[in-house]
Amino acid sequence: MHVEAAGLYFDYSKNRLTHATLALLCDLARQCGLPERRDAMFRGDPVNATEKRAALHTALRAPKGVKVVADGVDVVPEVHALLDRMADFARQVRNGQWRGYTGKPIRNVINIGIGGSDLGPAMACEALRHDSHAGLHMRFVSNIDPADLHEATRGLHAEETLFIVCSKSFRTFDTLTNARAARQWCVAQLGDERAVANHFVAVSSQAQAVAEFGIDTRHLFGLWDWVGGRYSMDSAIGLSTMIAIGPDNFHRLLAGFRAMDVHFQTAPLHHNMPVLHGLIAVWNNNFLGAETQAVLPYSHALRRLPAYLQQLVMESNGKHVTASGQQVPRPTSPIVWGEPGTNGQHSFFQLLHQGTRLAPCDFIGFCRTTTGQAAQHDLLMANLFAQSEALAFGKSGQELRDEGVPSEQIAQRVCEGNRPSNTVLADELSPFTLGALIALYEHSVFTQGVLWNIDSFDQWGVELGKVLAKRIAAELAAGDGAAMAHDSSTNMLIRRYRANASASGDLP
Ligand code: G6Q
Repeated sequence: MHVEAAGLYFDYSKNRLTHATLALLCDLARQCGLPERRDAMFRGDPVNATEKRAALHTALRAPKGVKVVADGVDVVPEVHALLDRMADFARQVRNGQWRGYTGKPIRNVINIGIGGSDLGPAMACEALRHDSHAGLHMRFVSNIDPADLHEATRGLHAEETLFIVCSKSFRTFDTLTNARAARQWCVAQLGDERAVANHFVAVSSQAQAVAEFGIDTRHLFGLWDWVGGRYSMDSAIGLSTMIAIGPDNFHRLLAGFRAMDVHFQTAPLHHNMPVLHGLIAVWNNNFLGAETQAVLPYSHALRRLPAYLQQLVMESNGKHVTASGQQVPRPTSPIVWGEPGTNGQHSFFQLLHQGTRLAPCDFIGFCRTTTGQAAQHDLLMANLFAQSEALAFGKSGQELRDEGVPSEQIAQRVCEGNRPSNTVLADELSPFTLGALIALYEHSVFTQGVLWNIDSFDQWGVELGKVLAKRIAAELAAGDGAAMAHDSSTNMLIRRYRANASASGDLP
């Protein structure tokens, strides 16, 4: 029970299933129309039904010459033209040709964006730090909490700092508030509004809003409607990644995505890595009753991967109705969580081994380290293999007795085993491998969404909170006099906040 593709080796043998189970799950996938739905996605059909648009992230990594038509236009030449512009800009920043307002080269790059405009590049820049420009410091600001930008800019000189304002819609409150505050910080240091031209670029689909903000649209990198936020780390949203790792490595990242795309499109279902991964997730979730999915990268560089996958999986498949509005009659997306190994072992692994809940795990590891310290890397990987073995096979009371464990401790020390896990093993964490790994999860999420018949590409559930926050922000700004018509709990919380808050002053 293993399969290899795009440089990844996927071992799914430590699950509670047999070949017969898998054959039945593949039948289920066929009955749900997975091959047809997959082909429709790659073809550019409007698979995002509720927003009536395509989900063509796979076109972002299609090589030149491949044709992908959306709304009657082959989008691949446009994708490559944009990649070339990004590469040109990234090279200028990397080699010091791009100068700040006072003529100094850039040493700090701060990406301002949130959700899909933050999590992918933030994760990728950490993951590929080994392949990154040593003289450039990459930082990411997402939270509307002013502490985020404050910390990111502390000790930096504006004359050496470039801001990339990443927002597809260019009306995300969190991002625009931070971008305005960053502009204020920059202009205050450099003493001239004109400095914005050298220190701000944008990634967005909204040229007019970018211009209104004051960013020269010659420094705008575009996005298409058919790129969803959480599927955008390989679009211009990855500009910070490209600046960090360089255009050649960015193309290797795209090649990794592409290799997994081709595998997903062409391999038979029972040898298809994303399909198997997705079917096992459905098996654990709907048939065995697991509610969560732990992601455990045995790689310090992948420490942001669980956060990235939380959005990818849960924003895509955390849905209670089908695309046509019917109640889904069974649980949908698992709750994704995780930490890198070995840290997690000294924290929550107790529950994985002996708790009363079923918590399937994905272990991710690499045969080679990028640090050159192979012996210490062996220790890391020994832990990964040991954990999946211990979860699967446990330790019985008899074994403990045979080892001479005192009888009063036997019950406490028994590990039942039979706790499911997958292991993804690759040779090393390279741009190519990272691309393949992310595409594996993207297509697994798609597979699961097809089985539940939901729209994995919309996110209506996040709207209500945004609307309420706007109303409450206005009430906070209006001060004590504002009428409040919330529930009694919310009214009391707001009153208590107002009574104890610091004087607010003006927003940037
Ligand atoms: C992702 C979501 C969401 C989005 C952010 C940022 O799929 O749509 O996380 O990426 O809300 O949106 P903007 O890029 O438009 O600022």
